[in-house]
Amino acid sequence: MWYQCLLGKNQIRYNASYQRMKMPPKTACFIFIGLMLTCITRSYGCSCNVAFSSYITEASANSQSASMTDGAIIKFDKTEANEGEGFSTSTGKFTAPSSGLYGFTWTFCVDSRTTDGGPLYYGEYGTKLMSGNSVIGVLHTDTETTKDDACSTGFVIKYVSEGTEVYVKNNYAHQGKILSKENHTRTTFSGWKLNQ
Ligand SMILES: [Ca+2]
Repeated sequence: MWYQCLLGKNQIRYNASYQRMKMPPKTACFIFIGLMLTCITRSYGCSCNVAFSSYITEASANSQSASMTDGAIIKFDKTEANEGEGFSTSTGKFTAPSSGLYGFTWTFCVDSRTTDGGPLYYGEYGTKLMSGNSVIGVLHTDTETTKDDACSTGFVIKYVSEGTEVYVKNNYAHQGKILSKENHTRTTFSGWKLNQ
């Protein structure tokens, strides 16, 4: 049967064995091809869609701002999409379920209504995009004028190996608050695999 499927022959003999299975030969052919694809997929990793879209809730933005230390991993605690389940809202990390070229983007916003004391101490954060232990993107977001929020966006295309963690980290000392409100301005982190 297998060579008849591969050769694409339309006329597969409806022989005694198919009759015993009570199955038309075309159905048997589709089942066979399905089983083959399942085997290939399991041997070479998941070929399903991989994409995530996440953001920080206001409560999390406030608590992370209050407890931020240099080099801390930024946690994005809500997702709009998480196809392939590669993203974790508890760690803030995306773990690549399969090797390939990926696109990543993050938009980081800072608050202009809260200072850490001085007139220039409104929101200011450096962030970097990490792939494992390597820096693959860097942003600086800063506002020094009240009621003038600031956002920065980074975008990176990078080959990522299966199992590698990609995440956003605080880059250095910071001031003020992260700005992320569900109905106002969201600080986001998203990624997807090219050539799904
Ligand atoms: Ca500032």
